[in-house]
Amino acid sequence: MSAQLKNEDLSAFAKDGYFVARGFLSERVRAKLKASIQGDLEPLVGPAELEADVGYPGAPGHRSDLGGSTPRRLLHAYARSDDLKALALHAEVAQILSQLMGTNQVQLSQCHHNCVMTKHPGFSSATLWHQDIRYWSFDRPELISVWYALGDELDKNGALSVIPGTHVEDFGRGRLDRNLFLRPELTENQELIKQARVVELAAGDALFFHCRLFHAAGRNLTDQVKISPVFTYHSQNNQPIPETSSDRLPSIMLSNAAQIS
Ligand SMILES: O=C(O)CCC(=O)C(=O)O
Repeated sequence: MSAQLKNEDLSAFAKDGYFVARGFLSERVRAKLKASIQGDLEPLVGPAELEADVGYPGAPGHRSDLGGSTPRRLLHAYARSDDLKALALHAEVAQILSQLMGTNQVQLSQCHHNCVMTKHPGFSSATLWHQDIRYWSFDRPELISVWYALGDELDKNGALSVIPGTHVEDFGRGRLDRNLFLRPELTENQELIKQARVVELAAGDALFFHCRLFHAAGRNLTDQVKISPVFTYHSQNNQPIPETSSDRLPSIMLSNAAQIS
């Protein structure tokens, strides 16, 4: 695909807070990434977060429970393999992010996402409605994540759902619970959630989404693991607040973008 975004993609992102680059990864790159990630899943190569650690709906309650060793996220994706590093620094992603952010000084955060999300049959959990920025600390809430589908992502295997336009709305603290998820018992939240869309992705698609966009995902009800590398970016003039969790590791400039091979 051309890395020159169409005006309609730019407008879609500004209005909805996300857009999908269809067929972004070639079949060869996708298959290579999938094989190397599967090698990190069996046996499990850390650092990793387990379903039992997140405590989300549907997750095993404890590591010692049945399914308690099911991985949820392979952490430090950038440092895991040359293929994932090349994906994180992908030249076309850098070009698209430059257009979306209005600057060519784009940096990869090593502190947020920078992981491979996995959803395993049997023991995967659902993620409730949230904005990623809720636990992140930057000068401005203006980060963009890129989520890659290495296989098809559908409602039945836990595809992301989004509520378009929420990246530009203000939500009072009372709309959120103690963990900063939308409180589903509130009528105004129920009305908001009615506007949700499932973002179905085909293998090789890339979803670009704003850190203030409300999103959620269900469990994987199929018999195939779902594998989705995710990276988060910010502009050079939007830096992490010193000594917060967003500042644990330095960000990486995309000007050194590697061609994926
Ligand atoms: O795959 C999912 O359950 C969603 C994950 C997610 O939205 C997140 O970790 O921020």
